[in-house]
Amino acid sequence: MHQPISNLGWLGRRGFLGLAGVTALADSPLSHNRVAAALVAKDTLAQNTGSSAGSSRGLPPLKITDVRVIVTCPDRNYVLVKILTTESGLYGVGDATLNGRELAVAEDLEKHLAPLLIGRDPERIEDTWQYLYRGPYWRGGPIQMTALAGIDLALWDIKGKRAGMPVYQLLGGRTRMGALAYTHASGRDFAEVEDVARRALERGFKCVRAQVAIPGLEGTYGTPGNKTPEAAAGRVANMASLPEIEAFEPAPYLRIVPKLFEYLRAKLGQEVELLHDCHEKLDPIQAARLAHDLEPYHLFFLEDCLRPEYKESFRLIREHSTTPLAMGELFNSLWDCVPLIKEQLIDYIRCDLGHIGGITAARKVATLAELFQVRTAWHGPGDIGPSTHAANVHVDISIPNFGIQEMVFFPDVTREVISGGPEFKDGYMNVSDVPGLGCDVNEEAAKRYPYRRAYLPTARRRDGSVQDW
Ligand code: KDG
Ligand code: MG
Repeated sequence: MHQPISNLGWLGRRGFLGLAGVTALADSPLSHNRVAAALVAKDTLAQNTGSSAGSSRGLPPLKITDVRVIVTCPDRNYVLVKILTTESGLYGVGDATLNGRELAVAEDLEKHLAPLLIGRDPERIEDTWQYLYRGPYWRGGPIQMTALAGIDLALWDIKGKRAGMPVYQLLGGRTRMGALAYTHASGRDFAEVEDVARRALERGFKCVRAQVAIPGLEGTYGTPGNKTPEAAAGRVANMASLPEIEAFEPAPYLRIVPKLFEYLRAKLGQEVELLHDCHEKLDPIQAARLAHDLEPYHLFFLEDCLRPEYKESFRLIREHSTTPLAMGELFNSLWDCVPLIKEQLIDYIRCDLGHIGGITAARKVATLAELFQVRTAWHGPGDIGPSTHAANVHVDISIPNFGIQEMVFFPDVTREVISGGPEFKDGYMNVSDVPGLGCDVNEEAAKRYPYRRAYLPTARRRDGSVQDW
């Protein structure tokens, strides 16, 4: 019978969700898995009779033998996908982390997607993407697209390893020597934001995203509240096991943000690039006013002003302001990006590779954006794993229309479980030339950090009504 993966007792005993392999799963008493495996074998047979079988430099045909889904919490929760192949020692590692909904993705991967992968040729990335996206009829949504991204990254990792090349070479090779990066400076008041920003500049950053608390309101997205900036930097392990409630009011927010940037320009000068994240919480006319009021401070961009449903409302902001606009971290469909890009309503598209379907999806978004003079600014928070950060940078350094890259420094405990990933130097991110994406997972270490339920905060207005966080 179906065993719910969210059974925390089972999770607690195992410490992580490691499939012994879908080979084992197919042998299990779960009859639906046996049926799925048989169907897949049939589908795979059809695919592998094509001329592509074994066409990689005369190497023998490759097949997927096992898909392991690893849920672990080294500082915060991550869902990792490890795909093994018939070639001894050849496997790929992907990241399928969706903050606050990790177990839903893990369940989708284990129960629905893994059985479909066994026996397939891992080199057929585009075909697998189409098969998993369009094949099941039900398509899209953050859970499915995150699961698909995890698989996609693992397949690109395998392809790079088999080719003996870093993934950026497979994407066309370098267009730049590094990816311009930005970090976060947040504070309870202007002086604290300035202090954090100065430390970032000393560390080599040329671009800083600034967020400040709204006086009189409990918690504001991206600010420390009562915590130190470090504690608030997004460590899920510190977050509540039920959502914290934050307060938001647009009027004081719209008053304080321009003042913050007036202050920062006065203190830090013109050279530093400044950014700000509205986190999808404004109405169109409020966003238009904020973008207009921020014009004197020449932001690099104003991020995610509106809820993802309201793409056409970006026209209103454009009519009122020349502040550059970025949008997209909540998108989970390629088609979400189309109207904003083709009408040139934004300047930066900032999808999350881990939530939109991985590198295969990002390449298409980037190419569409290139044709309309829109640049990329892929989402890069701490709640996606190092493999997605690596994928970001492999794409960044191989496309012509890269804009900027959000990044975080992972703590040692995360690196103990997931090694590799991009490195920061003098304001830029880079990846090494190791074949594949350059990340690996230590499955034994992962077991030492079992999943811990954690939610993002939710926000309410003073009158108690729900507000976008
Ligand atoms: O899980 C939510 C975070 O990824 C998001 O709040 C981070 O807005 C974010 C950003 O710009 O990094
Ligand atoms: Mg954001």
